[in-house]
Amino acid sequence: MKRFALFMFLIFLAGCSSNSETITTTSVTERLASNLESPWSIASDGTRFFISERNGAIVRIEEDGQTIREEVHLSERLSNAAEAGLLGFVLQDDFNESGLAYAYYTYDANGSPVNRIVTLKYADGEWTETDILLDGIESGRVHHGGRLALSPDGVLFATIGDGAVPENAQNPDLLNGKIVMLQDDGTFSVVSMGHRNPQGIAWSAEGELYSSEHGPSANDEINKIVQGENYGWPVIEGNESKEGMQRPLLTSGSNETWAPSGMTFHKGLLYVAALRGKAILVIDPERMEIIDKIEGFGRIRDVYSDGESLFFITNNTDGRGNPSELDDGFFTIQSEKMVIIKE
Ligand SMILES: [Ca+2]
Repeated sequence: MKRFALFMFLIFLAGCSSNSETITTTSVTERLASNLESPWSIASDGTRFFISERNGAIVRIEEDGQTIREEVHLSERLSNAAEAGLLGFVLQDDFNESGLAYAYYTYDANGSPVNRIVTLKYADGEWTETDILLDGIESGRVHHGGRLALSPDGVLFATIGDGAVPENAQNPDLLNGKIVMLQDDGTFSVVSMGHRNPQGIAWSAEGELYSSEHGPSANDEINKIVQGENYGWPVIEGNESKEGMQRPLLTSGSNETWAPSGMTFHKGLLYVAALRGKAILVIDPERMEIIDKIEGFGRIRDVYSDGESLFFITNNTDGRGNPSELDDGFFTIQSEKMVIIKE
């Protein structure tokens, strides 16, 4: 059942054109689903939502609010390592005809976690692995990366963590600590290197690519990703600089931790899910400043925009949060922008 208007809050946007007018956005948050288990990624076919869960299920949420947990048949058992499991999940552009999706998951080989990217076929309410697109990315105790996203022209991108071996992010022969993209010939090419544990990726309306990543201790980053560039880890972090390496557009600094995960552009602003930060960071991309935080839901794992509304999932049930009876939840936020003219 849908629960309406659980939370209302006001966002006051700065930078108004005159002192006598205030642009006010009133937002209403509505709960669309409850009792998700360590949800990781939000996908939609335009009418239904599909949410991946780390323990290897996909939850389908119908327009009428009906929630169905669906089986996923993978060719390997999921790893039990921390942060591992069924992670990134995105529907292919032609999903409504093909029933095909991409997934990123972690399994164990010889006792160690390994990441792979596969295609899943959807039929009769179940998902079955059909092809392995990328395999053998040895990971570590933590830092598996795992976000998948389609670029505006439909190309698959993936974020891969350093597997808790920092120097691997600088090793051009390994895919650890890289952002990669699927090419026409079926192989993956490296887009950028020097990432620690990137878990968010999004394109602006102008087609610029942004990514979020977890810093070592604070120093979380939002980067603008340019093909072929090196984003520094572990040589530099936060606002440190070195020739030939890119500094982040925005960092949490050395005293604050966001633990950023999924991200999306929505109505010109950049929204970033924050785990430890227990918020959705609302960032003005022109000034690269946090202009608001949406809080009160605990840890946030992913955000999604359909162009009209913003959607998000919490992440309070994976052992690192304080889950309520209804956690984890799937929510939508509707915004109404008003201009208030003061006398
Ligand atoms: Ca960096």
